[in-house]
Amino acid sequence: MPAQIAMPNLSTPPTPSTRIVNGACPHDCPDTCAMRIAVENGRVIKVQGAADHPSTQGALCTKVSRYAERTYHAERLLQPLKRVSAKDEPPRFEPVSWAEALADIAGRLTAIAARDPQAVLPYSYAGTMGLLQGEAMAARFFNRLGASRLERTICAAAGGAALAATYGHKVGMHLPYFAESRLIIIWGSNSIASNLHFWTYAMRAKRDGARLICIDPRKTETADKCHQHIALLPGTDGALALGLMHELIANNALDQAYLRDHVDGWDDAKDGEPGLREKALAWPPERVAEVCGISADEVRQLARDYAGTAPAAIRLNYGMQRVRGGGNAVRLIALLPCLTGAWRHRAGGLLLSSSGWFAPYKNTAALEMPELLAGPEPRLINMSTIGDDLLRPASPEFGPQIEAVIVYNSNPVAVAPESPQVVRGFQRADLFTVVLEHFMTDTADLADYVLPATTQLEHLDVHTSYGHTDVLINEQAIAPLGEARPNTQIFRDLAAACGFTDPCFADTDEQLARQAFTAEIDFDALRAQGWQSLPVVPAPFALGQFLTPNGRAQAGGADYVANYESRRSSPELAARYPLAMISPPARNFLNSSFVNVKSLRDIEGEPLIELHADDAAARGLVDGVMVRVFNDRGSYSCRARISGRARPGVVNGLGIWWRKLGFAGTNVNEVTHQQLTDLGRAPSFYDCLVELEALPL
Ligand SMILES: Nc1nc2c(c(=O)[nH]1)N[C@H]1C(S)=C(S)[C@@H](COP(=O)(O)OP(=O)(O)OC[C@H]3O[C@@H](n4cnc5c(=O)[nH]c(N)nc54)[C@H](O)[C@@H]3O)O[C@H]1N2
Ligand SMILES: Nc1nc2c(c(=O)[nH]1)N[C@H]1C(S)=C(S)[C@@H](COP(=O)(O)OP(=O)(O)OC[C@H]3O[C@@H](n4cnc5c(=O)[nH]c(N)nc54)[C@H](O)[C@@H]3O)O[C@H]1N2
Ligand SMILES: [Mo]
Repeated sequence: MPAQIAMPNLSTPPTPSTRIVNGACPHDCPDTCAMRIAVENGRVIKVQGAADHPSTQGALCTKVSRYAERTYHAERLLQPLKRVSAKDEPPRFEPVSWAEALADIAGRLTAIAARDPQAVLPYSYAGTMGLLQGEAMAARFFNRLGASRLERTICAAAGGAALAATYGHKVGMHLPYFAESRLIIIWGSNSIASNLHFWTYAMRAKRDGARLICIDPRKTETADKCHQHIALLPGTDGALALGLMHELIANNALDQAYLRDHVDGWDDAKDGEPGLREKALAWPPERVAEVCGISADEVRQLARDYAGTAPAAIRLNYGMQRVRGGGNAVRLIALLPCLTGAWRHRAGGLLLSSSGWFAPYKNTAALEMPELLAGPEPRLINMSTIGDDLLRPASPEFGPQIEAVIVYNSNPVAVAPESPQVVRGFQRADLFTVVLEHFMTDTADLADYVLPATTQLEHLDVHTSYGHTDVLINEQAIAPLGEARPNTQIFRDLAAACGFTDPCFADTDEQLARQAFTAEIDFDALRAQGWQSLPVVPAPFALGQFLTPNGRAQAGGADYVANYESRRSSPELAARYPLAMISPPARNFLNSSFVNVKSLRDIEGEPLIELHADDAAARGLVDGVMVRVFNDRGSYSCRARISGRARPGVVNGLGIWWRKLGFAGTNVNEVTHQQLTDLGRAPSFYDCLVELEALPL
């Protein structure tokens, strides 16, 4: 943001010429903040958190308080670009008109679709979480075309499937009541970095005497602020949960009435499989300690604290489910409050996601119009195996080779696992790739066409959340910059260029916004306030009433699943690659977004890997040396930081740098793999063995 622009404090009355617009943070984060956007003479001069929105409380994170810097960034894409270099050459593009780009893209897609529309693949995720700029007009377009469907698994599918199997939906505790908890277990979550507005409630509880325990292989900034940190090995959370169950049984700390009335699969064997109680009895603290790389006393004490404190709450986050057994681990942890009856209190229970609470109010079918599909149900392509799938030839099992990919709201070349394969796939000379973007990302570099998209300040949208239960509106604050167009408009234009005359392609963004929710969400009231809270039951499972078909929580089938890659499960691999690597988010980036915002990149510094002093000494590495992090899949160059944040045997490769802004054009996904989780077919980013060596100077 240019220095000459004055920054008013929006809590003081703005100047008469300042307009304040209701916005919503579009990013993939549980907080979904309400923003207040100050506009003067058609230019955004400041973005702030809405003071009246309960969870935002007037505060935005460092990243999003600089949202205007992103919008007015000197490298914003402001006109359509067409590739003029070969895919394996350094990228060169030239500007083209929208008319030319749309006609050419439509011609290519139509020709491919005439052979088999499933050869066209949409690829998108949560670059914006908005319901309109996400899967609304885009879904209509791809439904009408008959394109392959994308399984959107890259983030939360293991935990989502686990919650659905256990509670019936992606639902949990309500955010504000964490302030009343007496014990909060922050499990696989670096809340200060990735869920800041939850942290505010946890701090309130702490001030009132609550105990905070962090369970995370990395000693995060959140762990620093908790009373206790349990640094288990990655992918061993399910074993820890079983050990806690063992202790709850041994100490007679079960809420037998709750179990009897509201839980299936605890005592009862089914189809020859023992109930969960019997499985838990096989996990005494000593066994748990060995598998998890912690002490038996830590297991015993945690069980005593959990059973002995009421109300006890668990803030689980998606970090712990990015391993082979991530789904089962979430199931086991989600059953803990069913065993102790913690759900009886509104400040007890567990929160991983609140998104299921919106389901009755969302009108997804109206936005996406599945009825536009004329032919048979298209095949599913899993976004987490995009590397392999782009390289797969046609076959009876797979179907046609992928001939065209339309990417929006995602940067797969940086974020998808095993990037050497992903790059090879996108480099295919015969692949036609269109990328809708704000910036020239690693993925845009491999496109045939790059289409400039609007940012959140330049378009209308509506939002739900996965951390709270409020619906938000994001009004358009300013006109689109340059020739940028909203995703909705780009898909409208593509539909027209493809000759799709269905009236739904004429719906405006405001019409879409009015279709997005059922009548309970009054659009004009939402507009007036900027947000609207869903009616919620404070202690949703106090009387059972889970969202499963029979209203009972389901414990059947849950068990510990070991990693694909670990010293115990793959000793031969571990002999060559002895270090477990996790790659959690960096505080000042949002996945790969904001890596190109210089002020934020400067705070993060350089791509780095944290490692324990013992592991460094064993390899003769000194702090600050450049290293190669490698395995059979690839090699990632970064700087070694010897740090108390890393436990022995585990290295932390903070994510997710743009490859081209890192060293040697690599990032941490160079070494991750495409094997999927036990539930939900999600990636196992944090289930990854590597070795480190110093790079020659
Ligand atoms: N600043 C910032 N905020 C973000 C994001 C970001 O990139 N930057 N990403 C957003 C996205 S996409 C999401 S999905 C959400 C949630 O994203 P999450 O991935 O849940 O992110 P974190 O809260 O950082 O939690 C990950 C934590 O889990 C730990 N962890 C890794 N492996 C294990 C394990 O096996 N067991 C346990 N117990 N812990 C483990 C990591 O060390 C890390 O501290 O956050 C969102 N918020
Ligand atoms: N190694 C490792 N890899 C990971 C993770 C990890 O923890 N470790 N985390 C995983 C997780 S949790 C996730 S969610 C994925 C995230 O992966 P992605 O969803 O791909 O997220 P981003 O990297 O933020 O990329 C989003 C892109 O969308 C663009 N965008 C934003 N808004 C708009 C818009 O309105 N229109 C258009 N056309 N584009 C827009 C942004 O400019 C950005 O380039 O990454 C995963 N990858
Ligand atoms: Mo995510």
